[in-house]
Amino acid sequence: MTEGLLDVAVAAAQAAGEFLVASRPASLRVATKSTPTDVVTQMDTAAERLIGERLRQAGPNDAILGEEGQDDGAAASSGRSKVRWIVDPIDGTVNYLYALPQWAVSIAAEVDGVIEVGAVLDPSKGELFTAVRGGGARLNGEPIAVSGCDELSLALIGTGFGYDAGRRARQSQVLTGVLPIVRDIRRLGAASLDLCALACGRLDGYYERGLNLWDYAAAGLIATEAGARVGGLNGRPASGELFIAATPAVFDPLHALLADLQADRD
Ligand code: LIP
Repeated sequence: MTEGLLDVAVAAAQAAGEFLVASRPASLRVATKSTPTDVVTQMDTAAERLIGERLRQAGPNDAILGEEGQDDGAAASSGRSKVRWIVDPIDGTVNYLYALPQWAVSIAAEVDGVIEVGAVLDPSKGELFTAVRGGGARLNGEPIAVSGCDELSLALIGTGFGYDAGRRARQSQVLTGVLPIVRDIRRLGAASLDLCALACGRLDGYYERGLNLWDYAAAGLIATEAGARVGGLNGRPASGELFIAATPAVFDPLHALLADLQADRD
């Protein structure tokens, strides 16, 4: 079943990726969400609609949770299907708006509440990251794995920031505590691609507070299947409260540092 779900996710992501590149207008219509810098364009909503159509063709009784508003959870709650699709049509929306090549289409399939399949497509680089639970992680079909980094002081760490000014001020305080301890920081602008970078050894760790499920549902599985440890603070699951992912040897020291810095607090 899961291989079939992966095929559906990949096909939908590729269709959306082609649309987002080929049909990108010279000027985008921009609306805002939680703050004036939390943007959504007509391409986000159009891509989510396109993905939803593909997913419903494949599984008419599946539920869909999408960043831009699709949330027919009733299908799943009605028991007609065990599958819920979790969709971010453009992760890295600000990068897409500015034509910066660091955005992705992210699609995960949850079965009975467990993420079983993930696909993250980076159309700018022609890179497709995939994973099936228990089946490893792949980049363009080839197996991938996290780096062998075992020293926090030598770890290249990805992170990101929220849209709310107050949270950003707090996140800058946490960043001040992390920056001198690690090799360096990368703020690339799309959580799904940060986690896929970890999965293939381009980062050694990642943390962020304030993510939504659609940001990390697919890429969290990809990173896990590539050998990363993924979690929240003090044994809690990775979530919007705090998402931590790293090579096995870097996870505990990174976790301890973030706990000391109270990175789960605004
Ligand atoms: C983005 C995340 C990123 C975060 C950005 C933004 P969006 O998601 O992927 O990690 O730092 O602030 O939330 O809004 O582009 O889907």
